Amino acid sequence: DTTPVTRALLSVSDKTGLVDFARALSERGIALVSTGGTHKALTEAGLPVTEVSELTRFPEMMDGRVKTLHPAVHGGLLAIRDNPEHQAALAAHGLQAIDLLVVNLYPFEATLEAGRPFGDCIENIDVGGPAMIRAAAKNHADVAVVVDVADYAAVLGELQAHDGSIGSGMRRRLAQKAFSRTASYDAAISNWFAGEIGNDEAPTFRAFGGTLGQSLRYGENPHQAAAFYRSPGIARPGIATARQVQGKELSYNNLNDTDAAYECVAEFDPARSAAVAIIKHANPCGVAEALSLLEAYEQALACDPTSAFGGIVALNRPLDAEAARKIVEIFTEVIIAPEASEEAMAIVAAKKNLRLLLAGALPDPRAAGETVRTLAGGLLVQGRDKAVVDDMPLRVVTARQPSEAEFADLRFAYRVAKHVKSNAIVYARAGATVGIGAGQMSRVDSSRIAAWKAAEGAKRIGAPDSLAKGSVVASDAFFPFADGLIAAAEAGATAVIQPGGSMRDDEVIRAADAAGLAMVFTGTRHFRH
Ligand code: 93A
Repeated sequence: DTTPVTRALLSVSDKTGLVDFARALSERGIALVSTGGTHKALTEAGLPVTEVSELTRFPEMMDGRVKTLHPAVHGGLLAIRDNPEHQAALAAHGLQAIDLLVVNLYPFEATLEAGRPFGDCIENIDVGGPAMIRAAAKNHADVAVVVDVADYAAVLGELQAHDGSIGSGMRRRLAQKAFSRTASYDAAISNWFAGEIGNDEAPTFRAFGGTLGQSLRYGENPHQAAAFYRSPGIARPGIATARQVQGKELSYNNLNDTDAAYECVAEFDPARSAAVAIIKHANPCGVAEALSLLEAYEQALACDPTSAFGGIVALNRPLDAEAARKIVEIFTEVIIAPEASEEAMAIVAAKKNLRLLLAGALPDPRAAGETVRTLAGGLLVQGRDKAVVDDMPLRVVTARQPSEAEFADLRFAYRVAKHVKSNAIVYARAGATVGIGAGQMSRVDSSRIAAWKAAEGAKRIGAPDSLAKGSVVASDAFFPFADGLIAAAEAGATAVIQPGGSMRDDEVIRAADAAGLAMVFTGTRHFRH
């Protein structure tokens, strides 16, 4: 099943490889038709080419907004070859069939990335191009459509192999790719526009067609295929905008964990403190803020050095030499930071496999966005958790007020708890986590695990008391019963932060008062599953 190619329409913004490709088509005896700029490029190269305005008998008009939107083009693309009525219609109106369409679109995404003003983005919304691509892809039984410069060589190879024809296998593959291209193009426009009009409340108005960022060797497990897609039209700083400076290829799990690490550390304003988050399996195993990155790293590591082995380290300030020297002492999979000093990069370079990612900027914890997860046959979409403890109306519900130091640690612990999978319990002291309980089905179990980690931490450094003693504790959701809270008090915590809102809040508050704890309600829950 092959279609001989006798006429090709070329209309491309990106003229890379155009002349060589068109010349090879022309040498095969294929008639060339093209739009203004493409026509100019081909004529200048000395190729015989008809201008599309000759086909349409209309000039290109309105600054090129209308050039191919005409039945002479769309009839030529959509006519079914073995349908006598379609063929009669072509003949009756003096139209000619087009067998090969070569289009790449106005560079909307590049215009956006270049930070051009609104009007420029609007002008770069291609209308005629997607219309033609869609028509040709719909009629792939007869027409081949090329939307990617990277496919020119394969198309020429096919024409060579099939004596001037393109087989149905390739036509179908090209059609699928064409639909994917128009989908991601429209997603970029829609996502950009959502941002322009400040639409952060209706994730349903966002589009999820992605552009391939990286093919991955495998997914969570080696038997799962995987790829990393960028959301078109969204330029939020983070893992998707990071540059890999060195190290092994990133895996699916690396990307997932690095994203979690960087989003977590971005909760800490670099103007206020140096912060470090160490992540394993998408959960923090140590987070700390301090005066220097080195100090923050040492404290984050001290929380759970066993788990930190082979972890991901995220920093909220440019990686400096003293922190780099310390981080490379143990096996680390990835370091991500906004920037790195030359000296720090040289230190990291000694560890060939260690991946270093520089993201340029930190994610904005308050920025709108969305999270997506798949269900069997569907997607669950929700707005990003952009709630920040600093913006919450904190309410002390106990007889005792937290001291200033406790208050600082409560805020710290709540920031971290936002990035721990539920049920999340975080013990913190002096700007560092000392015990984290993550992902348990019961809140008491998370409390027990966190307290146990704090006790282990004490043993490691030979301290007489658990590190939970004199700490504060954060819970990502309310304590449904007093038991979790009592467990925290027994472990040695002196202050508690939690959303509140349980039917048994009174009972929990009474237990807190009885234990002499100070407790703060945030009113905002931080579930993360
Ligand atoms: O402004 S448009 O949406 N109106 C059209 O009718 C049209 N037809 C093709 N843009 C249109 N195109 C686009 O022009 C193509 O998708 C391609 O990106 C570009 C090629 O223009 P030129 O050949 O003049 O450089």
